[in-house]
Amino acid sequence: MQWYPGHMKAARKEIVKAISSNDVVLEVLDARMPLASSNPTLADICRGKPCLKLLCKTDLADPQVTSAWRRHLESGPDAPKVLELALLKPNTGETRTRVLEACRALAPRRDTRAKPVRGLVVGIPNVGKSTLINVLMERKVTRASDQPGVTTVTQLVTLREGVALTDNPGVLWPRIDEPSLMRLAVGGAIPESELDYEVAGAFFVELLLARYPAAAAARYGIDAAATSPSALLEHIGRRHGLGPGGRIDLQKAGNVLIHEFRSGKLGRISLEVPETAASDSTP
Ligand SMILES: Nc1nc2c(ncn2[C@@H]2O[C@H](COP(=O)(O)OP(=O)(O)OP(=O)(O)O)[C@@H](O)[C@H]2O)c(=O)[nH]1
Ligand SMILES: [Mg+2]
Repeated sequence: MQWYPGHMKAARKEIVKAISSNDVVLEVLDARMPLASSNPTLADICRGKPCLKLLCKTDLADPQVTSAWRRHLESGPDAPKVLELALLKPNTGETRTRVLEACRALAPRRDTRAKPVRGLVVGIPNVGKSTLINVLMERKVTRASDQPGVTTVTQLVTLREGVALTDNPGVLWPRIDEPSLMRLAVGGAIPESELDYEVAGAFFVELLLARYPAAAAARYGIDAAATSPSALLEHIGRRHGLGPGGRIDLQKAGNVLIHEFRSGKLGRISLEVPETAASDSTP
């Protein structure tokens, strides 16, 4: 994967520069893949700073798996505070309060009118950093959209409580391992232009049949126990029209499947479980 645009490199440098003048790090993770979406280079930069880990997109993730991830992360090194968030809910007031309280609790000595808490919002692309900023600001102050790499420059905002937060561009890291790369591709952290939908689709269809056979059966009208991953991908390809010469277009099938997953049409699905952190075997 060659995608490492200039703004990402610049953003990483900005975070290195800004870390000492901030009090807390708000690390935004994708609840469907908390391990794949945690950038080890950001962890290195932010080590030692009080950190709030925010599992976003919980409305799309398997709720039991998300709870297991929260417990797993909270019992990890430095025992960070972890919050589960669904940022697109109609009423985000309660979410705002929870994030703000957790953030201020991490920097009690700073939390005064003269010295308000300063926080860096960091994470990989497309996890919800800018959406979080908009929720905390209670209005749209920055562009958020379902494409990775939307934010290309840092933006400082000040909440009405005085807390000052910086929205940062999403940052990936070099030499991402293959299983993480697949999850990042399926989850939407890598742009369409870099994606081979046939490969990503083959990865996801295997995970779907192994972990969520009932969801596959309900959505595609198949007998999940008797259907192989390749047969399901071909089935989806056939349903969405054959390509030239009557061939099944597996790129298109993978594309359809992955977009159905991302939009929640397959139900609430997680791409990795905490045991993945120990074994990193997939699916
Ligand atoms: N379903 C769901 N979608 C979310 C949630 N949070 C953010 N999104 C969506 O995820 C997409 C990406 O959100 P952004 O806020 O632009 O993500 P970002 O981390 O700022 O991305 P970059 O600027 O590219 O690094 C948008 O389509 C949001 O609407 C959530 O909790 N649930
Ligand atoms: Mg953004």
